Amino acid sequence: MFKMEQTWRWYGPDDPVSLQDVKQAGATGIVTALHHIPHGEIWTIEEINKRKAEVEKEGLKWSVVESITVHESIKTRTGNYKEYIEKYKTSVRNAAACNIPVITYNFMPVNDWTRTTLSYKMPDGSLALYFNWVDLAVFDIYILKRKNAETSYSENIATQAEERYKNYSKHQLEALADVVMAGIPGEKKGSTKEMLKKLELYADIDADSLRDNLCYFQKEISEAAEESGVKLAIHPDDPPFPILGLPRVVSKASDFSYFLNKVDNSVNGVCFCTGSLGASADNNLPQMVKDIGEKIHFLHLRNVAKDEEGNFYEADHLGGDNDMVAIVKEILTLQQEYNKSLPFRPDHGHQMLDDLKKKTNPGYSAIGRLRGLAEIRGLELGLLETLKA
Ligand code: DNO
Ligand code: MN
Repeated sequence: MFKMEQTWRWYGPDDPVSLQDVKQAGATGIVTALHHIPHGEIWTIEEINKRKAEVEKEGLKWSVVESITVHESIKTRTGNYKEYIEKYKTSVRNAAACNIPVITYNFMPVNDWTRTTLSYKMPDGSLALYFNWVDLAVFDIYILKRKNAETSYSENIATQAEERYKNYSKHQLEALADVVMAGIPGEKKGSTKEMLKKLELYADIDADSLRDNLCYFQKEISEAAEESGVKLAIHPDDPPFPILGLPRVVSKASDFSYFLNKVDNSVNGVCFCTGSLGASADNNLPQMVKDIGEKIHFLHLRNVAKDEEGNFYEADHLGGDNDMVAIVKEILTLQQEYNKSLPFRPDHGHQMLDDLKKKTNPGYSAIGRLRGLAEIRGLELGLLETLKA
């Protein structure tokens, strides 16, 4: 029976969670990126091998690259985009030359994942990441002051945002802005002015043109990946719906079938992130696992709990709205069908126990993810028994 490969995201030598900690959590694979290389620039074989040696010295394996970030000019297909695509292809070939089997990336305009609070208190005292529409509207309308922002929210949300804005202290507003603009961990924080400038780049780009830009990019990099022998895994939009007036094209089943058909190359695949996809009630996750099938190259397993307004927090891995039993069962069935093991990582976890006293990367503290990994490992063992029968 094929088991999933247990992996762990590690931010490199500066990560407060060490490789020894990772081993104690029971993971065997590492998911990492060269965060010191500037956005858009080439990952050299030398730099990749240096990181690889650090990982292997601890008896671990570099299983997945997450992420080689995609430059804004590629997403907008403007300026030096051709040059950036060539650089990206070189990084892809170099990662392949170093025998790393999978590369993850995303195609979210401007920001990576977006939340409005990084310390939403759970009833047990642990802290979770949280997304709230009213807070996003407060940021958008009153802090960012984006043109036409008011009209992009329902009247109900806009009214609540006006009220909340009046009640928030200066400190609360600053904290909110920091969280929404945090972008990819490891990147320096931007100002609202910079963010408005970035949003402006998308003024004439609707979902259809962003989709075209994505397929153009995928066609280019898939060829490089296929020749050099590495798989690509696109991470879904998080959250999986448009925010801040930006288009989104990696959010739902029809998005996946579009680009997987259009760029029909076996290396062109998906990082199936249950936490991201599960934040939309429209996504049927076990069905999506079946439909995407062998094009799933990597898994992020975590959970979310939504309310009627579409706000959500990151729940315990086996709690929340995602039916993890059904999802993992589909994944295991898929693995037996295609005779392979997919790498998964517990994605985010709650900040809990001793980690509450520590400075951690949001979502990436040790103990919460250790708990998630252990729970999923147990779930897998149980399900494999039922599949054998
Ligand atoms: C959120 C995280 C993301 C992810 C990148 C992949 O769920 O997993 O930060 O790593 O979007 O490119
Ligand atoms: Mn994810």
